[in-house]
Amino acid sequence: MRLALPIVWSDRHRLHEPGGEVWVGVRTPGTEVPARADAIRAALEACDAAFVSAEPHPDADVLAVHDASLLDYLRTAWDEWAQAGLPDDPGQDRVVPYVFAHPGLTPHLTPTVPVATWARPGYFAYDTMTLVGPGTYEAARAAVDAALTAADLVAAGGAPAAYACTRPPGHHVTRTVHGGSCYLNNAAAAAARLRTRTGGRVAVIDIDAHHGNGTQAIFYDRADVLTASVHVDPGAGWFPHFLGFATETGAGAGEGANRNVPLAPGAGDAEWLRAVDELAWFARDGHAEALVVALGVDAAAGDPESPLQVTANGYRAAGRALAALGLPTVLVQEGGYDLTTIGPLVRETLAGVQEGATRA
Ligand code: SP5
Ligand code: ZN
Repeated sequence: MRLALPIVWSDRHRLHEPGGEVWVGVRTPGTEVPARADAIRAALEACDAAFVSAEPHPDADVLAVHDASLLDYLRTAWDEWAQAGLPDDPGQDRVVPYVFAHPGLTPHLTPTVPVATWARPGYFAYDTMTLVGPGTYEAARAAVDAALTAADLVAAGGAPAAYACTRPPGHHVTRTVHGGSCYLNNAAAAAARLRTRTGGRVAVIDIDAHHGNGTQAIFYDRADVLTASVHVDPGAGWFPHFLGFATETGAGAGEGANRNVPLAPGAGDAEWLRAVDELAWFARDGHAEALVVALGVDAAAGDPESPLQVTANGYRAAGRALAALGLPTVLVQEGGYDLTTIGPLVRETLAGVQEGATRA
């Protein structure tokens, strides 16, 4: 099957080499590596897909979903780290936080950005696993450009659906803080772009194995962008641990505009597809007029980062179900860490989208 939907791509993803992850204080090998995107590209090239280059967009399009302070921090963090000599003494070649702006630390005050180069990361990062290196900012910024380019393509009616091969991923990033291998929220930027370009309500459906906590937080008090996520239950011990529960339904004007469906570890196609269907109905009932799919393929059986057991057929069926909504759709890459299956899983999902769209 030839894939007709445009694939938005940037070679700049390779500039981000995580260089490892600090987990429980130990530096372990990085999981969100450049080979991931290259494996996806190879699988999509094999079905003759058309690649489109990510178009540069102004920072204003990023600032629709992020505070300027986070963007400024990411832009300068590595250079300041290097200038402070930290790669030589104590010998840390990536930006790693050590002290965090925990809410309980300043119960009666608003924390300010620390002066020390080595303290600043703990104001902007909420975990120790998401390191910043020399090319991280440029790659993350290019990933947002890819998501925005895909949003522009479908908003202009150039294609009913477009896929952005975004790396590094983004759905764990809130307006102000980053983590979970993510730096800037690509899916949120695409949703904000669709919102302003189409004028209608937008839904973000997140099928990554992990809760899309950043996207949820960015739109939590808004009624015009619905957010919905199926993921492995944080209450069963899984990242992002603090969020992703079914009780999180939105706040203020956004009350009722967020839906979480946590699944038990070990859940497979049947439970997962029921949840995807529930999220699709949530978007339909909420009168969404455009859709962003946060497409992580780490819910697949065999992925090292999640205990869900979804098959390639399951991902294809999810693509069909989401395309059957009949909405202009932007798919944005999130997780997926098994290098031998990530490409085929993305290919199957996109093939499902194509099947569902021709049937809708
Ligand atoms: C985009 C995405 O899928 N981010 C998920 C990040 C979840 N990381 C949690 C890691 C938990 C510890 N895993 C042990 C790996 C040791 N290298
Ligand atoms: Zn994930």
